[in-house]
Amino acid sequence: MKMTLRWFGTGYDSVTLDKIRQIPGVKGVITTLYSTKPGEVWTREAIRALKEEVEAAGLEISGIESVNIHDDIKIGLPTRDQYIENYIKTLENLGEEGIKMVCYNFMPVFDWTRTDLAKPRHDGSTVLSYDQNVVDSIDPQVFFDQTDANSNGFVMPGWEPERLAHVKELFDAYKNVTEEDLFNNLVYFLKAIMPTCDKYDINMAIHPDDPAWPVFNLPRIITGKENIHRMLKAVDNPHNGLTLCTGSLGTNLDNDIPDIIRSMPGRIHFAHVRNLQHWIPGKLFEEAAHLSSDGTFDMYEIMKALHDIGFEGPIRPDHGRTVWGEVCMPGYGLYDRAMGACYLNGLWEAIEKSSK
Ligand SMILES: [Mn+2]
Repeated sequence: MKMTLRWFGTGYDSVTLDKIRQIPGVKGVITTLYSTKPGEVWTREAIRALKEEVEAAGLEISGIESVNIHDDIKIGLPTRDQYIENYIKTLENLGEEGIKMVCYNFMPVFDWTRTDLAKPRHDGSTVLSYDQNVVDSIDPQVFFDQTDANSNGFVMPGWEPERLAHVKELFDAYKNVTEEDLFNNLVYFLKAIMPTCDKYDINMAIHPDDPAWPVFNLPRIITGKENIHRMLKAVDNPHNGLTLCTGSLGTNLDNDIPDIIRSMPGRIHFAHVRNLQHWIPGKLFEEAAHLSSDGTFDMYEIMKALHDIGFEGPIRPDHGRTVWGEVCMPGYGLYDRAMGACYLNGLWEAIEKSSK
């Protein structure tokens, strides 16, 4: 594995490349062109400028998170073909610049969903948390406005104000889209882009739905072992793979994460590893420190499973707690993610040495 940190780019992130460079063992960043909108072509020049900025700081771009998918592709509108063409052009430009891992998701309207972005935790930190009762009782537009208002002034990934200013229209557009439709639209998209991925050796890594069940009655299709395998089989190309996100799959405690990892060697192209504290399974949970004993997951078993399948892709700590008074995008401060990276590196070193 290759330890990385997510970085949103100069002007969008409170964390600088210089600071990331000082986390032991972190050699690369997972980044994006944050100013682009879903459906736009990423120009070669813009990608190269980003790459040069990262490399000047002594790091590399280990992958992109995310190249977002335009809603017309997910809905399956006739206009999708043009947006898929644009996506292919972006992949070509990334491939020409030597970038070979692209994370994306296929969630309608909202990306990850949390009901509180700064829930006080027992140790005095604040964390992102989820309460199903809140989701069940709130209007989606109000929910978006609240989330946006509580993000410390940062635009959070997947919560772009331009797109979500029209939440009601978006919901209307998805009104007749079933899970089966969404799945078929994903397969249509993947089949169209695979020749380009083959040409440039680009690994596509779909991010699981977070939480791993339908919210606001919107369909969800990447929620567990069975439907992930269905997706991998529907487009059975090694470049069609998964972002193994423990925090997303782990929202549903029926998901046995080490078992999921071991079931798909060669098809996990990227890993997000973090811990959750479950209070009421399926209804109430909050994010925890990465350390196993701070939450519900056995992080050693997760890292061991990745090691056992010979995982060589980029990995990153995921949402951290906000600690030590840091002012940052919720979940994306420096301190707790740096602690997470060190902890995961420590587990990996011990696993490597003890498995020889
Ligand atoms: Mn994730």
